[in-house]
Amino acid sequence: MSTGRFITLEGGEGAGKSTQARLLARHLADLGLPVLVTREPGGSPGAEAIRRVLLEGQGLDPVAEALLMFAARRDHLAATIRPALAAGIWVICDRFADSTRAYQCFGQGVPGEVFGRLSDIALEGLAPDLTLVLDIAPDAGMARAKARGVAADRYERLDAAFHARVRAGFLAIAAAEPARCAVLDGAAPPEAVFASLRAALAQRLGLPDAA
Ligand code: T5A
Repeated sequence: MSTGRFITLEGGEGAGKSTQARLLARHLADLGLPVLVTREPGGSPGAEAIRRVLLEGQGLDPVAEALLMFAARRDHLAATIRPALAAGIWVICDRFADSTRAYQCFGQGVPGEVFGRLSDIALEGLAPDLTLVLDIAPDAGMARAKARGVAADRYERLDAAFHARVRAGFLAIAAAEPARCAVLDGAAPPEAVFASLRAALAQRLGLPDAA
């Protein structure tokens, strides 16, 4: 049995990652592929417990926050992602390590060297086969997130300059790793975003554009 492929969705608040993760899961299932959709921080019982500390708690020292993100990620990999990939399942993950780089490093000033060391420990070389970065102006993404009527989490309450740094961070990551990352226009209607996502999938992973 071949191992599954690992696809991550990244972007700022309200960029449409969860919406596209659902559409992508259906598309892969229509192609006859086994699929698992998961998310970060979270995706395993231990990581979901850490998520509550991160999203509901008080602000933390930024490096402490990065450590917790990677602690959650390590557990998520061990309990959920690696077993699924080994079983030949395609894993779609709503946020992964690029979010730590964008939010904690670009957004909150954690040094890239710290990120590198934590990545080495937690990921042991595992990287997504494809990362889809949904790019949208932070105010447009925030407006979408607010329109859902759910109370804002700790990150959504941070100021516009923080969210601008996060957006620039995702674009810088994608520019530095063009073979892994595709940037999609997240401001387009959902069907148009999904068409560009399918095109990236076809181009990068050789999947048919339609089932
Ligand atoms: N974080 C996370 C870090 O700081 N470091 C890390 O390492 C990690 C992993 C997670 C928070 O943690 C931070 C980042 C985050 O702040 P979360 O609750 O998981 O928080 O929230 P998000 O991942 O930000 O998810 P959101 O639900 O806010 O945004 P999505 O998933 O990008 O957007 P989605 O699909 O839920 O859509 C939002 C709304 O917009 C509509 C949807 O219907 C929905 O109502 N929509 C569109 N409307 C118009 N056009 C489109 N193309 C649309 N797509 C979706």
